[in-house]
Amino acid sequence: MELPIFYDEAEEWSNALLLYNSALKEINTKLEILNNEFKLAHQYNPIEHITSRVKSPQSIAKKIRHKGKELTVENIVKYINDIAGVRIICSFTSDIYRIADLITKQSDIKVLKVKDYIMQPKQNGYASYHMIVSVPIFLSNTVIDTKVEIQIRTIAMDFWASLEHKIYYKFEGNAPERIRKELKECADIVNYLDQKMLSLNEEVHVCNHNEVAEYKEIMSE
Ligand code: 0O2
Repeated sequence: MELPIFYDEAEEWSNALLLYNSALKEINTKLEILNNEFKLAHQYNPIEHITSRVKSPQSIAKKIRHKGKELTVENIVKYINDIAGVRIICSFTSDIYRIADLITKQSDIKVLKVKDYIMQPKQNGYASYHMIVSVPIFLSNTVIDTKVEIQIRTIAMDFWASLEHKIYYKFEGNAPERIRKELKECADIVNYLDQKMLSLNEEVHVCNHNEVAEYKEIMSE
C-alpha cells in the first residue's frame, strides 16, 4: 500500500502494515474456525459473510487530521483503531452477540473497547456492534499485540450502512435534511425488520422441535 505522505518513515510503515495484515489473517482464521464448528454442532451458520480491509492512506490521513494529530506512523498506530478492520455480517441480531461473546472468550484476544450501536444507535440511525481488540502477532524475535476493529452487524444493517456511506460521501457529510430524515426512517424499518426476522426464526425453531417430538411419538406407537 502506498503512503506518499511520509517517505522518511517508509520502513516503519511497512513493518506496521505487516502487523495489521497478519492480525487480519489471525482474526479471519479464528472466525472461520468458529463458524465451521458452529455449523458442525448446530447445522447452522451464524456468519453470513466476512470482509476485511486495511484502511486506505487517504482515509488514515483524514482521520488523523480530524483527531488533530500530526501524520506520523507513531500517531497512526496510537490513535487510529481501525487501520485493520473486519466486518462480520450475520443473519440475526442474536448471532451478533453470540459471535461477540465467542470472540471475547478467546484467551489470546484482548477486548480494548466496545461500542454497542445496536443497543444505542447513532442519531442518524446507524446500528452495528463495534469491538476494538488486540491480537498477538508472533514475529521471529518478539510478540506484538496488534489492534483490529471488528464490526458485527446484520445483513439489513449492512444494507443501510452501505447506502448511508455513499450518501454521506456524495454530500460530503452535509446531506439535505429531507434525505437525512428519510434515511433515519429507513433505519427504523431495518430495526423493525431485524426484530421481525428474529422472532420468525425463533418461531420456526420451536416449530421444528415440536414437529420432531411429534414424529418421534408417532414412530414409537
Ligand atoms: P471507513 O471508510 O469505514 O473506514 P474511535 O477513534 O475508535 O473512538 P471511530 O473509529 O472514529 O472512533 O468511530 P466508530 O464509531 O467506532 O466508527 C468507526 C467506523 O464505523 C467508521 O469508519 C465506519 O466504518 C463505521 N461507522 C461509524 N458511524 C457510521 C455511520 O454513521 N454510518 C456508516 N455508514 N458507517 C459508520 P470510518 O473511518 O468512518 O470509515
